[in-house]
Amino acid sequence: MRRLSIWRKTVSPPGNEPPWTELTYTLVVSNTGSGLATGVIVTDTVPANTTYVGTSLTINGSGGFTDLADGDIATVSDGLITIDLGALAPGESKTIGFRVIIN
Ligand SMILES: [Ca+2]
Repeated sequence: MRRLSIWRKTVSPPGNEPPWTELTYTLVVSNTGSGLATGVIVTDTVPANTTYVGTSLTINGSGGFTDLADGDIATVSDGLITIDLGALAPGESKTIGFRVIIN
């Protein structure tokens, strides 16, 4: 298991929003090293005072993952998002998206 240290997280819309606003978080994970990164696991927590929108997870814009720990590459449980990206080639990036609603 390896966690890449270089990643970027953004949220849209930014700033303070009222309750019931839907926010989209975007994480960009990049292999900035010169070698193949294997066993890349990305974890992130659902922000405090928000509720994760079920099955909203996407990788490079594509969804189809379940939130359950059922053998696909994504699990969302108890506010923890875990994604098994597998291998990243040097210079390769993956963009992860998920949505939450402000409580
Ligand atoms: Ca799953």
